[in-house]
Amino acid sequence: MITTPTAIDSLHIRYLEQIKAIDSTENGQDVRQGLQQGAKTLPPRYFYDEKGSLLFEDICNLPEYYPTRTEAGILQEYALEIASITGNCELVELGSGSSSKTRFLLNAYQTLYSSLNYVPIDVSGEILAASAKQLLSDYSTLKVRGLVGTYEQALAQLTPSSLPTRIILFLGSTLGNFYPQQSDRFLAQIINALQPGDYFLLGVDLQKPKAILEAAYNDSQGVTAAFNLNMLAHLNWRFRGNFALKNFVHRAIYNEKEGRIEMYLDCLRSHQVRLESLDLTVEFRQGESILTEISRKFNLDTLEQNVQERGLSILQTQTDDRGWFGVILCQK
Ligand code: AVJ
Repeated sequence: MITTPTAIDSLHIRYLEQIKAIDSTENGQDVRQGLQQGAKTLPPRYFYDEKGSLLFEDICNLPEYYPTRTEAGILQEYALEIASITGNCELVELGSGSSSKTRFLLNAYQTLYSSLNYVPIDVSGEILAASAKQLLSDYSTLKVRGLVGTYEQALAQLTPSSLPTRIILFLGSTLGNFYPQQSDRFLAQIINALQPGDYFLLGVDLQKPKAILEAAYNDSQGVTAAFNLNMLAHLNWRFRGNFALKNFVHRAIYNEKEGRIEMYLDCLRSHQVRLESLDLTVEFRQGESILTEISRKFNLDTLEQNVQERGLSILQTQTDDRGWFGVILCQK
């Protein structure tokens, strides 16, 4: 059920591989499960159909949404240092999207080394194809092997590195989408995919005052609201559903106790929704909400400790001047 990239020319199509589905998420069991609970939830990965990935790009350019800009600044400043510490290696990126921040790293590796091997992984085949094509025309020595699938699928099916060393990139604070237990399991999977000596570069959003966080997820142009609601449109085409987007409104709050943004779709009137391919009918009551995303905000010390307890050594941690975002370079 993963979208197959369509509009890419034959020269580039060999750079994209569809990953085999290896879990139950592909037939929508995760959607069924989330909507059949008392407190309804939907998995954040359903934000990212083609339209959702483009809306996320728009979010990254919003004045209120500081994470992308802040992380990009850190990467720009330290890319050469990171590349010289790791030596030449294959770059594997989880959730590569448009790969725009990754360009700072690609530039650095291209400057220092003769070969440039990049393995972007994303659930959106369209975005992956478009960005792979653009990268290939911009970087003369680049080899791209794009993988379309979920992180779990990709990590479980990663083939041996094309170079003696590999660095796995997990940027943009996507780790924040996972609950603590899930993120522990996910970090273990990443570490398992690394050989001793391989590297891991992790970018995370840090705790900061509530007002700054809530503004970042309730932008004045309503782009985040459109992004949140687009998940329902995505479910409509993917599972032949009939969600009426006008029945829901976007809401994002910072839960200080849990240290996380919670993003909801609040239901405005009682109604039924049908998802034909799942043979599923869901009752919605006025005033109930669907939790579509958590975005955890981390404490650097706690996270560093967690990573070290899993057997990684931390080589360096960089933050911006305001201490809003952190980028941690680790080695197995
Ligand atoms: C891509 C998961 C890091 O949590 O900030 C942006 C997604 N959601 N605005 C985040 C998102 C609403 C983003 N991550």
